[in-house]
Amino acid sequence: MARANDEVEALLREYADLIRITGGDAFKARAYEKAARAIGGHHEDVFRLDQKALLKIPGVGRSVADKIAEYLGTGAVSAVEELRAGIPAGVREMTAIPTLGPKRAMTLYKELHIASVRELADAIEQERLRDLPGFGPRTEENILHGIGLMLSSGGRVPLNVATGVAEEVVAALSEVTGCRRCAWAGSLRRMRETIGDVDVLVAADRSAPFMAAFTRLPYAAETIARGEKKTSIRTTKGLQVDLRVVPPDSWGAALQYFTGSKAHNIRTRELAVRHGLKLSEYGLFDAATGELIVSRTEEEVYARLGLPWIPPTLREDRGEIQEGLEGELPEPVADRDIRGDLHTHTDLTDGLAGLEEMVEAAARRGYAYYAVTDHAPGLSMQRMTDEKILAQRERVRALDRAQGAHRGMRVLHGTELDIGPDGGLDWPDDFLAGFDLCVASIHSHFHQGRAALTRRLVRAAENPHVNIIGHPTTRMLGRRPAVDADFDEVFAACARTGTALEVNAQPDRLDLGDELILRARRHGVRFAVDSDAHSTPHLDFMRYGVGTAQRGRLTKDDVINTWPLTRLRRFLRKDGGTHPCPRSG
Ligand code: DGT
Ligand code: CA
Ligand code: CA
Ligand code: ZN
Repeated sequence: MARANDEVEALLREYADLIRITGGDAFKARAYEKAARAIGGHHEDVFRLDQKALLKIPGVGRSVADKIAEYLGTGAVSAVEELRAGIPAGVREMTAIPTLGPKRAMTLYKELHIASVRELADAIEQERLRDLPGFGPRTEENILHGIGLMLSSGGRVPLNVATGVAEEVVAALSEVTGCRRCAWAGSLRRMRETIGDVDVLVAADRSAPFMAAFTRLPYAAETIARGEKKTSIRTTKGLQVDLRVVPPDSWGAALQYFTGSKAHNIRTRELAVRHGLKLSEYGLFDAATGELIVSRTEEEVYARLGLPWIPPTLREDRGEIQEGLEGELPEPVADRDIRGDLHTHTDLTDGLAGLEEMVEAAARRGYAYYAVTDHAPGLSMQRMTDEKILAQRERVRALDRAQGAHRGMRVLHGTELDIGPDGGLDWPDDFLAGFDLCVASIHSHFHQGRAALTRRLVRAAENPHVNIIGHPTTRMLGRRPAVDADFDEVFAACARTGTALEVNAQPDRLDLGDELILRARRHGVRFAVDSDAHSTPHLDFMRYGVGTAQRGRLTKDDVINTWPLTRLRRFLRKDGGTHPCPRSG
């Protein structure tokens, strides 16, 4: 079938959906759907047919034929464009949820302002749908199932969602009698920024009890495949989880194999071949005799290949094999290296918890220091004023003096500035001088064009009081792309001025992401891994930021919030005490 026909089919189907969503004529919508099907299944390329021939296709009338001609001529259909413009893309995505349908999607948008699949899943979790007429607990369940089906067709989930599921599965299977080892592998262990499916491994002599327990988990909505070695389920939230049970003796080889990445595994297999060995998920074998050499632990497998154990976050075929062979593998920054969090909010702006509550929760994490950085007046909906922030500073100072009550943790007073359209900031320099540190971030005007956005970020970095550029690209995973700026120029400015770049740990941001971290690092920039917490549970997001920093090959020394407070304070003074040293790797 010609591709043109597929395009036209999709367009007409969308038009039919849009008519339904906007409360248009159901008869008309059905007619377009029928035409869409007919065109999709037609054997001749519709772009090569004249109007007379088009009208011979069953279900195709004059208005459909006109739209095909318009599409062929201009690449768009104005009637479709008009309807599209009135509805957020997220709502149109919701209409594709199999069990929901366009009409109810529109109801949810109008009544509860739900405008994306993600928001819908959250609303169901909070049981907000069941009070609407025509919705109930049962409908909520069905819609969740529908979301699952939709996600299964290519959707990836954020790190925290996958981690939550993986932790529950591993905890449950570890309780099953006969469990020798249980862990997650795959992209989640490598901490990729989004996860396709969760891969869980169990080491045990008998697999049946684990497969049974797995398919009976309360959140297992559906068993996709069930076998002796591998079983796959889909959770109520639509995430696929694969369970593989392996003999305890092949644990190391299996964990190495199923952690991936595929590209990394190709390299390790090549290396095995060069040693006259064969590497598979069952172990490392002598290629000639087939004799099993090692497979009990990952360390053994790597050692036999002449490699040190390689941290999973580095297993992406980005040079780690060569470095490992040469004894030059970087030692990535670890969770335990983090001494504090430098970008957090309270209920003075858009946070959920009060200052004392956030500080208390931070102290429980064992931090040596903690910065409170509520929004500045530039984000006008946050209603910040000079008086409010100065009053907060008094409270912060008092908390800091009472550090004994917080396990010796020091509390710093900062703010998150808003980088204006021209690179200007919320407060004049003399006011900014009163803060212990300033984060500066872009929150609007994302489409200014490359030159303007670059200038904006560079200007912010050049301000003598700006210490950290917050979520530098402003991307939202799956929702908003990175702004178009010349990041190499921004990175160079940050290195020159002693301004750190943030690795924002919010799982839907992870900004900078691994690839830009790798680029920024070559400029000799420093980084701050921050939770950007808006509530106490958000403080735990730090781990996703650390994982991302590891993937970007950052070491402890690259990350300012691993430093002792005295060294950090010197950096925050920004008085030229840093000497950027461009790096090659
Ligand atoms: P994902 O699930 O798309 O986020 O990414 P991964 O890396 O978790 O990929 P997945 O779940 O397909 O496979 C898990 C690991 O299994 C993968 O990282 C490497 C290993 N593996 C190696 N070769 C193969 C292969 O041929 N097929 C599959 N399915 N897995 C393989
Ligand atoms: Ca996976
Ligand atoms: Ca998988
Ligand atoms: Zn923030």
